[in-house]
Amino acid sequence: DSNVAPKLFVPKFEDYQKVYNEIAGRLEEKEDYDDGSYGPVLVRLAWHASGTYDKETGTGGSNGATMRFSPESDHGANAGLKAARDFLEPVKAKFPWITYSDLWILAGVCAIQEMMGPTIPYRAGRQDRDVAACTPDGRLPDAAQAQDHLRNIFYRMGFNDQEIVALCGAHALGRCHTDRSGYSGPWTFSPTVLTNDYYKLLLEEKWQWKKWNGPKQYEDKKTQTLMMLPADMAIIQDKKFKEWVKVYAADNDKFFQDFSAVVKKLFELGVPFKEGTETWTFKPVNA
Ligand code: CCH
Repeated sequence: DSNVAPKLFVPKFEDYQKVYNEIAGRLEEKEDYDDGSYGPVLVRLAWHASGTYDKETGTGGSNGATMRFSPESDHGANAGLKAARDFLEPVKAKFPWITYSDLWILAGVCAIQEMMGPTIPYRAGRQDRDVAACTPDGRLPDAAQAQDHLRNIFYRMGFNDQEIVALCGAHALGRCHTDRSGYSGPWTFSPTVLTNDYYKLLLEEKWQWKKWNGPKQYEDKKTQTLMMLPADMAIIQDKKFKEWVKVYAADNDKFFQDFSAVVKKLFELGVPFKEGTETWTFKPVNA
């Protein structure tokens, strides 16, 4: 009978694990990108999709994947994230049932786990929204600014000082690109492996202003190959932030525990999950 509705496909944990595995496989395969992995830029995509959240109005956050559209895709902070969105297009084509919103966050979870980071619990249920849901420019942090700005931006999302410092540990991963942010260089010597090195280097190295024509940034005195943004340096210039930098520099397990919790919170800001939505943990492929 042609009037019978087609059986609705309701994806389960196993289906999402397949998407996870597909992303992990592509991360392995495309090892000629940047420092050897799309992992860092996938993490940045998930963070910038989520970090637009405003707790007062309930707008922004990862529900919607509005960075697919101009003007949000053209916001200065999102420069270069097309590389991450394009990386995920073949995955979306292979698993058309997943929303972009769930896919981008799943990719962030996968990238963190595959780069030897902690398990990040995940819930599905984000819905894609149209261009009208794009957030205004200026909701993501400005790297040229310091602690007052960081507090303004992250308190607006609903985070506290400890959570801000834990989130910044993501800068153990990846690098700055002159053709994206204008800044240059990686924060650590192992930008495709998540460790607490970001905090250790902040405390242990001597940092000096880099002498160049680009935006004001720091370089390590010893090798002049690592970098810190003014916003990174703010978390050791501020007494309250610095206490947490010391905690995470001294204890990688503590960092992993807190990082996992705060990244889950970030990735779920403003998402209207249905009651009873299960929390899943994906099995790493290469870790
Ligand atoms: Fe970040 N980040 N980030 N960041 N970020 C940049 C790159 C990465 C700031 C500025 C920059 C977080 C917080 C902040 C990543 C994850 C997180 C760049 C270089 C700038 C500038 C972009 C480029 O040129 O390609 C500022 C300011 C803050 C304030 O706190 C948080 C939170 C996270 C995740 C939890 C990752 C990963 C990268 C590397 C991207 C890549 O392509 O290698």
